[in-house]
Amino acid sequence: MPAPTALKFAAVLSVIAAVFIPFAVFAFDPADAEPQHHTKHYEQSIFKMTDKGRYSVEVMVKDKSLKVGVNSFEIILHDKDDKDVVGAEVEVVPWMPEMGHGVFEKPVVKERGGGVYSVENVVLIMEGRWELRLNIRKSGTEDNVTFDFPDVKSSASMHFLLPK
Ligand SMILES: [Cu+2]
Repeated sequence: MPAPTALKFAAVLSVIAAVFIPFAVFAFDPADAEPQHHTKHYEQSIFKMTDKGRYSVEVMVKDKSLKVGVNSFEIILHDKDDKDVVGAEVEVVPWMPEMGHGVFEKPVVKERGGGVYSVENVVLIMEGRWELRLNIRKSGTEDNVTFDFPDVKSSASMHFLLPK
């Protein structure tokens, strides 16, 4: 026979369970449990989620790398239901985090439709580690993502072009 205190304890536990488990079940929003529908669409892309999880971003760049000089590539945007993101304003800022500088030329972003945005005139001026910092604005919201290119190479550095 269990001791009476153990019985009381068990009874209290059942009451607690009876009271709280239904709430726990109702508080459980099935939407939270759904797997994120962000999928990578292009095998050759570099895939990342934006900081707030609003978009998946795929960068389609030759050899998955950038080079010193003029680069162009495409960005593909999907929302969290895996739908193409059209009508977004995309800003691309190349940045050298260890040296604290960007570039002189402004990258030119053009929307191509179907969630595709082309980025041209990305002019990297020296070898080393570069970031592409993306800012995506749509319908009054904004989200960011940074792509890391740890080893941008060239035959000739153009660092001499930087202001003294
Ligand atoms: Cu630099």
